[in-house]
Amino acid sequence: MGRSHLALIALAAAACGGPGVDAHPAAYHPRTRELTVTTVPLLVKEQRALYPFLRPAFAKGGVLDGKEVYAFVPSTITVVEGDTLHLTIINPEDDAHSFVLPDFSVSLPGGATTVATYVAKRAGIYPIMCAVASHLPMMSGQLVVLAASAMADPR
Ligand SMILES: [Cu+2]
Repeated sequence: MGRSHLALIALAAAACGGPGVDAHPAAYHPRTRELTVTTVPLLVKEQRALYPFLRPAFAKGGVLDGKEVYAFVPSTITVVEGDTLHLTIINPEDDAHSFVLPDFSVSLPGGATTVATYVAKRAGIYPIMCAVASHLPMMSGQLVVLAASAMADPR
């Protein structure tokens, strides 16, 4: 067997995970992720003229008495621990909102776009909410922070 054949066999053994090959996947490299979130009115008092069923819902004792239904779109955000999240949050209407995580809070004035940066330090599932009492518990979401070790194919 010639020298070049031996070299090919060594290369093939390395490609199959032979000795000297690191069997661990490449470490995850934290990324910066850009995301736009919009606060969207779903069932609000201004719609009573359009949807007559909302009149009793918003009336005293109704299922939405003292409440209005808004959503964060998207409401579920997924990142990997160590990632930096660049949020652009659009609040197109006149009511103020907020975007609150257990260790982060940003006010969202009406008719404005707010930018904020959040670093996801620890894996877990965290509630996102608007702190305006009349928007709770409906105006909520969750931040899913994956463990870096869960990223088999880092991207
Ligand atoms: Cu709100």
